[in-house]
Amino acid sequence: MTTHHVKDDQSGADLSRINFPSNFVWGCATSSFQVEGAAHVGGREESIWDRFCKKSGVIRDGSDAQVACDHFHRWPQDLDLARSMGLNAYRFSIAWTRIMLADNATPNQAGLDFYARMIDGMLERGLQPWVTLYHWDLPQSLQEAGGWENRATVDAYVRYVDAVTRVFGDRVKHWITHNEPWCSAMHGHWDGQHAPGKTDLKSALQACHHILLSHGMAVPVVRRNVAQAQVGIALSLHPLYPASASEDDQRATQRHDGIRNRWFLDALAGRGYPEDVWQLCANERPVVQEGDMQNIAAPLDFLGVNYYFPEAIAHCVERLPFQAQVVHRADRERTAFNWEVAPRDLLPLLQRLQNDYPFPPMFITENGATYEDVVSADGRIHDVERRAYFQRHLKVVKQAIALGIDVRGYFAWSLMDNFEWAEGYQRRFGLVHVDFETQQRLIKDSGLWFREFLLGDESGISDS
Ligand code: IFM
Repeated sequence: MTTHHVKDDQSGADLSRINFPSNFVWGCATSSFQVEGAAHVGGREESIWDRFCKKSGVIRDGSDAQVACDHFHRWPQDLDLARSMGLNAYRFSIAWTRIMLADNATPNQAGLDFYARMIDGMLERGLQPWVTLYHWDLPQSLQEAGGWENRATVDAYVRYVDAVTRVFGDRVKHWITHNEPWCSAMHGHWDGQHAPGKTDLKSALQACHHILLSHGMAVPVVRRNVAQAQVGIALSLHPLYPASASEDDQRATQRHDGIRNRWFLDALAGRGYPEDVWQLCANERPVVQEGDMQNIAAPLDFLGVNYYFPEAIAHCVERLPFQAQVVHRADRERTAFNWEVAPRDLLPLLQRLQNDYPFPPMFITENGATYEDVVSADGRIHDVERRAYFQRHLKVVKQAIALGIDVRGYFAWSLMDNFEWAEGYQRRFGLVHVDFETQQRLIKDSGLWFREFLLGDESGISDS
């Protein structure tokens, strides 16, 4: 293949496909609820997000995901688009609500058939399927019995994972048990921004414990059902910095790191929950049974790192129990979501993971940005900021690999614009633009850049 150089217009550095290992995984990601739509097709059950969307005022644009990108019907075209950008992997999630009937015990053949067709479609196109088993769409029937706060949901999850891996274990090797347990637990139960919309730290920590436990209990089930399984979990991880040099802010940063990062990393690494956090949340601690922490620490084959932004932390007495608060740094470059753009901070994060933890290889399982996309007069979307965002982050991944950090793949979030949870359709993260009125797809310049970067002269496009 011809070596292809693309200028990183903000840092001036060149980025070339050839600088990455030849077996590097180049993917894009989506999740079932955000893209599939077809909410009442094939016996799909109601999920907590279907229910949450019905509450007034919780979704910024008042929308829902009944149709979303209609990926349920349009996946052949969507997979063609992914392939046309030179990608070799597609990370998607299976909707638990399509797989288990309302009794949460009987597999739904129509749901299994749907994913069988889509997985076969990936393999036909040379896209390695990466399945996320849980990306936040819990069956509403389980929520009515207490959801993730109820330990019985762990058993239900394991039954669901067993059903899915038995059927697809012959075709899918890469399995991600959970996407961003922080979000499902904390946004779902502590700040209430996500389904099921609770606002209680004790509930959040209990839900979080059960989510992590369900991960650990599922790992051996995946291994049992899948020959040469590669099992991991995708965590949202954040580099954290004190808002000032004061000792108070430094200590607050440590505490925030405890709940934001170490709570997950330490537990998965077999160190138990961090002692400092455990002491701070004396009134909100989860019930942990004998053997749970060993189960959570089931050996992994890879760690999925979802990286979006760092946080600056200040001491704040009112915000109990951690007395830490995220501070807005006005001088920082930001996406339209107001998230800081900080590619360089990915490096210390990866170094920390490699140096401080005994984790296996890492994959960047999500990275991406939302900007105000405009269809130009020439019919294209010149999303130069998003393109630069990807280039700058990939440059850091390249540096990390050169420093000996074991990163083996990168998944752009997202294949296409989709339902961005509490933000509705206002936040566009896609490499592909979706017109939600017509369902028309259009590859943005960032996607064309991937095509050129990955396929070089084979792409048939000229420089934009
Ligand atoms: O859209 C989400 C995704 O579902 C989980 N990770 C972050 C993305 C952007 O907010």
